[in-house]
Amino acid sequence: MGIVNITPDSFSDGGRSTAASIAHCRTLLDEGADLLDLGGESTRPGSLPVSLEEELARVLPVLDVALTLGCPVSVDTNKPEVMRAVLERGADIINDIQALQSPGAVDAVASHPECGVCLMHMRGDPATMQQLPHYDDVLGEVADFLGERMRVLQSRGVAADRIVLDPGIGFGKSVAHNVDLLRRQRELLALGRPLLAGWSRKSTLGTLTGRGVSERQSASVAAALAAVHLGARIVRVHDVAATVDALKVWEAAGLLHG
Ligand code: HH2
Repeated sequence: MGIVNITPDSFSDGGRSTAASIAHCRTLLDEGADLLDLGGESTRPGSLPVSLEEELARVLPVLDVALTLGCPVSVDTNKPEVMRAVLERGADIINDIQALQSPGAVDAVASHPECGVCLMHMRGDPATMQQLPHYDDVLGEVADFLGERMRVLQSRGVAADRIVLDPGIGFGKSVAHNVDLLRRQRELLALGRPLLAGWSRKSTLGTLTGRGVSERQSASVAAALAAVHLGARIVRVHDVAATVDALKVWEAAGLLHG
């Protein structure tokens, strides 16, 4: 999953215009992305929400072109109004870091007969989530949350086979929590749904390597490989070419579905 941030303030790659974002969609597909994830609101720690109008103005013009490029398109949003607007235009997947907890979000997805949805775990919200997050058992608490959200969606008519689950790396978690979620990631497969993992350029990789955000490509590729090895079916990445190359070698070595 190639990341297309259409924001001025994303933590590693903000600042692209509409035209540059469209060009970026094409580049990521040329590099081997299987699907695109468009986002019009940064969710980095400390980020502030954007208005509905602003988010729509950022996302819709890029979405309209992305939908002509022949790949599934996901939209990263927590606003039900944005969900409805993008689904009407043909978006394939809603990727919600709040796991459809905003009022009206489940209905927006349920009223669409086919779209996929990614439910992500987050503790708190982006403005406050890194203020000393505490868990007794991070894997268990993330699994319980994702299982409960999946039950809510199913009770509202969203079939389980439309759902992908994501532990939410860096969202209300310390470095130790994120590492624990990676090491024990396979345990989340017990929930019975494909896993998506988003490690790309995140600060835990900076802590592990001592690298600044622009120098985390190798660490991001390694994290993506580890996540795939430990059961993830989708990796959400900025550096598509490097990740695809690494996965090709991984596959040749017989490790891809190990
Ligand atoms: N991470 C980010 C945003 N959306 N969605 C899912 N499902 N999983 C993730 O790990 C995830 C996500 C944050 O990364 P990025 O989009 O690069 O940054 P920003 O939020 O600053 O735009």
